Amino acid sequence: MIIQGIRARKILNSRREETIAVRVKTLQGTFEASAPAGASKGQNEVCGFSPKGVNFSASFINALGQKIVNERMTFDKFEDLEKIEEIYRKADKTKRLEILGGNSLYALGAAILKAIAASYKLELWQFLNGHVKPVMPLLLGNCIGGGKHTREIEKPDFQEFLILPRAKSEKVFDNQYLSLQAYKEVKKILKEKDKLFYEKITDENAFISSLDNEAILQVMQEVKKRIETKFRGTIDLGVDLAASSFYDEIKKEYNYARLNGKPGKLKTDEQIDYLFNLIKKYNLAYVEDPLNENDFQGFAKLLKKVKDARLNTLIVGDDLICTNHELLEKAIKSKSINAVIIKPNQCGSWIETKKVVDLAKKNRIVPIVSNRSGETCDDTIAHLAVGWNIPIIKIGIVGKERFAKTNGLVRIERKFGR
Ligand code: 2PG
Ligand code: MG
Repeated sequence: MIIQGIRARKILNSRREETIAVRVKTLQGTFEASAPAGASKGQNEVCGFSPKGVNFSASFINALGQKIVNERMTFDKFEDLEKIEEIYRKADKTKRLEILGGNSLYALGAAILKAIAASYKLELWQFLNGHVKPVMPLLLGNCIGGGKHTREIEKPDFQEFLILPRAKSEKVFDNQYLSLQAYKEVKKILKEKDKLFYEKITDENAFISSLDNEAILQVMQEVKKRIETKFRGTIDLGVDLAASSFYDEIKKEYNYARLNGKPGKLKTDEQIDYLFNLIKKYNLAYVEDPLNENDFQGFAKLLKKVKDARLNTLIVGDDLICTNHELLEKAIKSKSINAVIIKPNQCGSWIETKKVVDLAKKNRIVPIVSNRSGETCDDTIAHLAVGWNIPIIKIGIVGKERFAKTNGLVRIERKFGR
C-alpha cells in the first residue's frame, strides 16, 4: 500500500488537554487515529509530547509524512511500521522520547494500520488477527475513583474501584448493560451512605466519593449483591491502587490519608499484609499496582501469598511495566505479576506493544488492554483487544470516549461474532 498524504493536527481530549490526531490518505480513503493521555503516569513511560508542545510533535509528523509520500514507502504488513519507528528513533535517540514524545508516533502507527487493513478490505481487528473469528474481551469498568484522578480533598487513597461483569449470555452488550446497572446502583448507595456525595465524577467518569477505601469496598460488595440477585450474571470486584501516588520514596512507606478512620503509614511488608487481607475479605479478583512502581520484589511477595492461598486474584502491573518488554522480562524473572496492563502510548511503539503482548502470553501472564484517563473517541484499542485476542479491556463505564470503544466492540461482535 502506498500512502498519498499524511496530516497531523491538534485536537482536545476528554480532559480538555491538547492532543494529536493523524490522518493518512490512501487510494482506499482517509484513516484517522488520535492519542489518549494518562494522569497517573509510570516513571518509565515515554513522554507524551515534545516539551515544545503538541504543535512541534505534529509538525514532525507532517515532515515525516512528506518523506513517506515522496519516497513512496510501502506498508503491507504489521512489521512495516518498523520503517517509521526507525526514522522516529533516529530523530529522537532519548530512551523516553523526550524530544518528540510517544503520542504522535502511536497515533501515526494506528492510522497507518487502519489504512493497511482497508487495503485488504479488512477491519483493523481482522487485519491484526489474520481474519479469524473474533473472541470478545470482558469489560473491566471503573465505578468510583480517587487518587490522582480527582482533585477533591476527601477521597479514597486508591485510584479506582473496578467491576468485571460476566453476563450469562457472554455478550459484550449484556456485559456493558450490567456495568451500567452497577454504576447506577453505586450512585444510589453513595447517595445513602456518603453525606458529601454530590454526584461529581472523575476524569474517567467514575463517581467521586468522600468515603475511605474500605467503606467503598463495602459499597462495591453491596452493588455486587444487588446486581447478582437482579440480573443474569455475576460481578467480580477489583481495585487499581496506583500505589506509587501515595508512596514516600525517602521514608519507604505508604501514606494513607485514612486507614481505619485516621491517617496511617504502612511499610512494604505491612502494605502486602494489608492488601492480602483486603483481597480475602472482599474477594478481590483484580488488584492493579498494589505497590510502588519499582518494587518487583514486593509484587512477587503478594503474588506468592495469593498463589499459596490458592486464590485466582490477578496481580496486575501497570506503572510497574509501562508496556515495556524489558520491564516485563524483569517481572517474569522475579515472578512479580500474573497480569499486565497494555497501553500502547506508554511506549509509543506498536512494535514494542506487540512484543509485550506476545511475551506476556508466552509466560501465561494475562494481558489487559487499557484506556487512559484522558481519552478521545478513537476506538483503536477495541480493535487491538479483539485482534490480538486480549481477554480483558479496561475502560470507563460511561462517556462518549468510553462508549466509542465499547460500542465498537458490540458492533464487531454483532457483525462478525456468534
Ligand atoms: C490507570 C489509568 C487508566 P491513567 O492508571 O490504569 O485508568 O490511568 O490513564 O491516568 O494513567
Ligand atoms: Mg493503573
